[in-house]
Amino acid sequence: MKIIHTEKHRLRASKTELSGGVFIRPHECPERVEHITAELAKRGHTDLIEPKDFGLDPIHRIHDADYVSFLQSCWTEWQAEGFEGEALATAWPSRRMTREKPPRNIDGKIGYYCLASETSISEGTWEAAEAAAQVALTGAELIQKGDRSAFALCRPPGHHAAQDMFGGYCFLNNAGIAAQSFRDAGAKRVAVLDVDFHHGNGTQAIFYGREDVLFLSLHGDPEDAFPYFLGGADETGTGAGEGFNVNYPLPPGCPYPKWLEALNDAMAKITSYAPDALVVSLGVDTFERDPISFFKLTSDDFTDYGSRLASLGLPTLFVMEGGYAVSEIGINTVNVLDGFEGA
Ligand code: SP5
Ligand code: ZN
Repeated sequence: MKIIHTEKHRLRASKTELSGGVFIRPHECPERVEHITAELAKRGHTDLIEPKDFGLDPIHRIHDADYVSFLQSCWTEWQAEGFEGEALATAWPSRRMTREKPPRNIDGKIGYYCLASETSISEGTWEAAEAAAQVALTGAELIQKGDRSAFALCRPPGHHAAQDMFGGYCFLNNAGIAAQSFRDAGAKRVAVLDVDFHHGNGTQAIFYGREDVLFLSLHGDPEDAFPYFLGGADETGTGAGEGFNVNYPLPPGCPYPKWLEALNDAMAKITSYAPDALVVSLGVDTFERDPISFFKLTSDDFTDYGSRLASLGLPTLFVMEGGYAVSEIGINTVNVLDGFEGA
């Protein structure tokens, strides 16, 4: 399968992540992609291509124009304010703070658009996020033109980003943008299967009222895991979208057989939905040694579920999301792809 990749991901190189009350070096770092490309090369995947440029229109199909403008100018505005560090939210329109539009001041504006303040905005963040969306769109186009599968090596990741919110290391919802591009290219139904450890709150929010995109997510129970405030099993969609959102919250320590039960259920639902294309939000932070997660998948389990996904027989776009056991991220990611192709 073709792999879409750009060195522009390096433009996202934040120095800070707020974690446990201190600033740490971000888990979501450029080395993640270096390990994946190294493993791809080692295992004979030489079909790496650069993304095309589809411009901002397909991004605006998912994200609000004012949010996109905020991402574009945030770093400049933050610097103009004279702040020393990276751009970080400290105040939000939380419960009982009822103003519904962003304030003029960047310190307030960043809070308006932020869902989690572990994520700093730094120089180059917009450029990298925009390039990652083009990576996803290029993968979707390959499939629209007849490829069976493709791997969009997106970085920064996207599944926490909603129509007008960033956080959880995400700025633009690459998988959502790709799913919409399938619809706009004529697909009647698209399924998005999110296997990242964290709930894909952004993707859920984007498609919650729609029946033309089925969203399914396997993730750490939000009682115990980020993003905490979405991802319950009782969130099933709204209006026309009722029944087209499926969450599988799973407990701390979840071993592969239990995770697989959820995957099998999700796959049966995808089959009965009969989509024209499948987008897989591929996070490998379900790995047993992931530093911020609590599932127990081994490297071999990734190969196994890759081959199971192939049995759906659908045109499949893999979109990279999380995975923070950096020295093993390449092995686990390529295991999914090789499992899929070897099936
Ligand atoms: C795309 C993606 O995987 N984003 C994940 C964002 C997670 N951000 C919050 C992480 C908080 C982890 N705290 C757990 C510490 C365990 N030592
Ligand atoms: Zn994750």
